[in-house]
Amino acid sequence: MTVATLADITDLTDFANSRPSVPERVVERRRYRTIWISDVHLGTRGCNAGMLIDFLDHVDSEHLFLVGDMIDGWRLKKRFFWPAAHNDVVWRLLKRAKRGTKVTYIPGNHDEVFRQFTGLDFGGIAIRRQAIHVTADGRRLLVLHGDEFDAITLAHRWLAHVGDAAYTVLMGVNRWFNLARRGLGMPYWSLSQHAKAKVKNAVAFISDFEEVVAHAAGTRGVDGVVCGHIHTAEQREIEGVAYYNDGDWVESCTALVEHVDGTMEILRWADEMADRARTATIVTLAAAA
Ligand SMILES: [Mn+2]
Repeated sequence: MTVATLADITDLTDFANSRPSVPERVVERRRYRTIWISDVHLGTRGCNAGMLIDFLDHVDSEHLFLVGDMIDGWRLKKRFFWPAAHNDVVWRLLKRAKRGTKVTYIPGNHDEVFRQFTGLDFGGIAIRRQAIHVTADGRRLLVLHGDEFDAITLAHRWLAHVGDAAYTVLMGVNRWFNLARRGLGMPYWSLSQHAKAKVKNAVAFISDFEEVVAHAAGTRGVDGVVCGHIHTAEQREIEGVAYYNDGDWVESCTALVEHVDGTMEILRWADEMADRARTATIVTLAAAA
């Protein structure tokens, strides 16, 4: 793995002359009206930057929302970790803004250091605490990270850090597990996602969170809410409010997209990449036959 030096990172200030280490793929990009991604956790080993780069090279949109925890400041403070692929993600996001995509960045709790820049615009990226997005079919959606409703994060910060440590271990296991799978030619499969679904408490926490967020959005008179934070992509109606969660790029590698007619969809990129690999194999076999 190539590790970026501090010089590579500062190169982003000379953006016009900088190049990503993984060149952009020349493919026809799928067009969406809006794309939401969050919980990328750049600066950690758990971040699936390679898959996110693949995603960004295959899609395009008028609006792009970065819904928080893009960079993991908590972890970076403990240990500096910044491989070239993480730089490439930042490069692609800046490039997108430069090409005319309306990019809004809503910092989360792991990148809360950027919240002090709320209201400012950097390199064509608007930094906001939250935003209202109006869909093509006229629905008003409140966009926020979601930690605002996480009682554990707010009331017992130290407890959140203990949870964070356990989570780091699980992510480490998940990473080795998938390296082994890749070695065996098997597609990515989220062990941690599976483990979480099996744990009753985690499931109860997720549904509590979803209901609290949807309820709060309802009292604010919007038609729906888009958030991230709990690393669980979802799309469902709660108390007459549309609840959307764009998931994450640590476990599930998901994004939320709005089609040109206002239809919403969750994209599961690990599945998309596996399907593409399978199709390529079939084409190769057919060509050989
Ligand atoms: Mn978060």
